[in-house]
Amino acid sequence: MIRKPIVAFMGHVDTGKTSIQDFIRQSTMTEREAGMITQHIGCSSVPIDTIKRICGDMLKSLKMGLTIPGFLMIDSPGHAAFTNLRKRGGNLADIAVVVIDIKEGFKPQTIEVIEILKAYKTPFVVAANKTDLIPGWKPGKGSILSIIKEQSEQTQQLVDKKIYELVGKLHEHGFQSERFDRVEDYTKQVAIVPTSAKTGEGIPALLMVLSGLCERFLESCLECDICSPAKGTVLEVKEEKGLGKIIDVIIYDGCLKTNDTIVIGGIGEPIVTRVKAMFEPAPLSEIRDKKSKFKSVREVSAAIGVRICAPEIDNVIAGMPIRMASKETIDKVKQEIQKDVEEVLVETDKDGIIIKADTLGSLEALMNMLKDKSIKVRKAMVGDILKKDISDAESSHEKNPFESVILGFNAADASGIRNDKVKVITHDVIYKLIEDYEKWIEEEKKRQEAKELENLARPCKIKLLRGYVFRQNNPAVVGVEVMNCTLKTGINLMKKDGHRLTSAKSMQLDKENVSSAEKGKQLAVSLPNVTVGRQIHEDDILYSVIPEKDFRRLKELKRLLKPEEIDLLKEIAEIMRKENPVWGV
Ligand SMILES: Nc1nc2c(ncn2[C@@H]2O[C@H](COP(=O)(O)OP(=O)(O)OP(=O)(O)O)[C@@H](O)[C@H]2O)c(=O)[nH]1
Ligand SMILES: [Mg+2]
Repeated sequence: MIRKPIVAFMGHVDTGKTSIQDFIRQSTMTEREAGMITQHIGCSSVPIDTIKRICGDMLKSLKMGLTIPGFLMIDSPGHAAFTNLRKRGGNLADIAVVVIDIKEGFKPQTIEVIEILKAYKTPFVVAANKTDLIPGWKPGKGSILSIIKEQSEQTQQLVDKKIYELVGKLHEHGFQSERFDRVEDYTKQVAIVPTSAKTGEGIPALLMVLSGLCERFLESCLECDICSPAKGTVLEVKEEKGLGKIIDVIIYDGCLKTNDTIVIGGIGEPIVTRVKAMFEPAPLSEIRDKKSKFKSVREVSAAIGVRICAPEIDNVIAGMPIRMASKETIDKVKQEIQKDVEEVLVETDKDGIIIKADTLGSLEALMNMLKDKSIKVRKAMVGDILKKDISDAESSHEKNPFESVILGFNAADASGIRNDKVKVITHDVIYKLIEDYEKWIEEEKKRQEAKELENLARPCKIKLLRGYVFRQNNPAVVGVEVMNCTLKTGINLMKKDGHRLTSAKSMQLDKENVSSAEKGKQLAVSLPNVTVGRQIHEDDILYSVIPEKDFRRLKELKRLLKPEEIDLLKEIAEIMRKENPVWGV
């Protein structure tokens, strides 16, 4: 027995995700959404007959019979704020439809969903929607390919141009793609189907490509023993008039009956309860649509969206796994479910950063994305950022300041503490959060290198001016000119033979005490442990002494040095290498 594949519609806000599903369902969900945007995950089941009716003869081109019993469509919000729900949609899906407004092309949440799908390794098809808005577009009948052929030369070129822009963008994100009829290998190329939710053009082709992909490539993962214990994910927890707390759940495997014992993942320990009642939305109706007709059912089987009424579900978090268990299996199921949860909720003493997110699904997505970037995580938890997280992060500071970091994804900083040793970064768009973290690391590295550079001996060349000996010794005070780079107090000085003589103890420029003087400046410098006329003389040239280890580090930080500093370092190295040919190598 093959279950219904779960098809998630994902993409940037207002691209037409809900509208395409409305066309398939012949419903008007889009018009009834608050603020005209989707703010929840929805799901509706599409029977195979509906798919066959919409596709008509087109299915013949698949050259195979369909064994899937239909689709379970999942709608997800495109608005930037709902990253967590897109994550959950992406996680649940067997396959996704990334909906893009063909005129607008790639947008921030298009990139976000593609990255999510990449992280979950979920295959996807692109619906290049709103083709009817392409200038000059004339709606037609028949297949989308024949409709495109009927357009003017100019409009056809525009369609092609827009599709190739998408091909280019997908390539930037690591995907090969083509218009669906030009795809040679569906395992290697993403199919792009031009569609219009307004006229319905291209939607038969979209359903045909989806059905073909599910049939050919997902068969093994869709196979399920229809009466195995149910496995699912909580979509939403809410209060429903007359029913009290209910959970909307997607069952992706097995079957569930009323009175069955269910185990739901919890923070700390699993929640064990019993199915009191179940309600199934009618085929082609949305689980979240208030107008949907729900039918009380005693049994459901995957894949299906179902509303469950059960006691003691107040603490359930959206995104948690849910499983049916029997008396015999309950301990095992509890253990397995908690292991699933703990795989995401990491708490170790090992290296890495701390991450927090609002739901399990978003935490998992963040973990996956960080893993892809080889960023280590030592603690991952659901919830806002608390005092304890700050002190945990602080403890990594000494060992690795780049890891005393907390990333909050859809999680607010509720610690009320500011700690200079802990960097807290929060964002509600996952890839922006990671970008911000990477940017911070980059800047922090630069800051640290700049600080380190401050503490390294730097090259400098000075000349003792004739006629400006203010004091012979104890210490000698002489007038000098900075010939190259910057002279700083404290720097040790040597002659051209490489022997260290003295240091620039204090300096006066125009009668003011200064700690540094740039090239070209003439100033008075006090030089201890030397006597003018003995170790040093007027017109002498002195160089700064660079310890070998400082020299090596300066070589590593070369990109932060000025060209004149690099040249002078070479000159100093030559002096040092007269005595030790491998100095600083
Ligand atoms: N002309 C035209 N308008 C469309 C098409 N698809 C959707 N629209 C319109 O675009 C607007 C947004 O459509 P929705 O279906 O709500 O978009 P969505 O992607 O579900 O939006 P969110 O769920 O909020 O991210 C609505 O006004 C639709 O009527 C299309 O193919 N052609
Ligand atoms: Mg929508």
